[in-house]
Amino acid sequence: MNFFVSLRRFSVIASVVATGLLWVGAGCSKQPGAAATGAKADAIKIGFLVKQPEEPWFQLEWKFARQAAQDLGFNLVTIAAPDGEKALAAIDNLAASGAQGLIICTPDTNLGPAIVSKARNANLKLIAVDDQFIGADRQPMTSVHYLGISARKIGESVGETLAAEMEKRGWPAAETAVCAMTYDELATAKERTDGAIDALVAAGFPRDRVFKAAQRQTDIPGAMDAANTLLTRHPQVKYWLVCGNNDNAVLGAVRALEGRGIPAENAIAVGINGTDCIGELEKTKPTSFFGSMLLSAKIHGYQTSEMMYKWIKDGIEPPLDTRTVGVLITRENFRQVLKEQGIRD
Ligand code: FCA
Repeated sequence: MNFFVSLRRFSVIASVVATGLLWVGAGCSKQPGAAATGAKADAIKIGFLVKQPEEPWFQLEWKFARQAAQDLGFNLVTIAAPDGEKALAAIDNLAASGAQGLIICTPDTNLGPAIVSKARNANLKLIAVDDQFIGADRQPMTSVHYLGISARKIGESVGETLAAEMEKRGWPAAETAVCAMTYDELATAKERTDGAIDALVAAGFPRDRVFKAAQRQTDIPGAMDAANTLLTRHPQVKYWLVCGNNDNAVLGAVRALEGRGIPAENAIAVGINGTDCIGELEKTKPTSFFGSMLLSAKIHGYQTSEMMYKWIKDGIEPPLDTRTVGVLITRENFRQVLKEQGIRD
């Protein structure tokens, strides 16, 4: 395996799954936001639901899931569900269409218990991808199979990258501040930004110069709004370090900095995903977007699908908890790394 090797694997216990899966009717799978990649009509059917289909990250997860469907010969139903209501309705439809498995990045992690109960009633095997379910006790539902990133560690790498680049440029801490784009409602997002901030502080950056901009929406306009509010409050800061949940969070802040006339060379922004910032890195004139921690959309899309397929077909239960790592891409290396990862030709 390459450098995206999964880090932690818990419970590698393979259990024999009950055979004779219940087929809840053989209805048609056409539903709003759903698309099927076809194998034979009687093949295994797996749904892959994502919360933000407009994000390149999720489009790539689907692309790799489709590849798995083709390689292994199962039917894949891709489902776009930007809110809880759509997600729950889509699960009902998927189950009614005779699917046996669901891979899901839920639009709301608090729906965990409702999703688990629906899946159980319909005999749908379940893997949560990217965003781990939260139970009624507010804790992560560790009994649900999950594949996600090592969020804290990847966040720490963001912080270390920012600290190193700041040092390289010789910026005094007294003239520099951190703009941390936060979305604490989502555990993986909070771990990422907490990790970045803690690594900056560990590298000697003063904690009282770390400012948080809480996003209401996890897209570029949502991040831009939050960053604008923060920048208005701190007009005296000369240099900015930017971290956030993902590329879009950081890109929103970069656009806000530009809007306020901060020169590109006076800010260093590091994202996470590496898939949603390609256009930014390709711009001939560099912006303050310095780089991103590239995650493995292939593992999140292909491997989850393969795990699900083998679980349904052969009763091989996947590990309960699989974590993936990230690797820094910058303007210097992104073309090469994206090519190696099968993201760009
Ligand atoms: C979350 C984020 C995505 C991506 C994924 C791995 O779902 O919203 O952008 O980073 O985790």
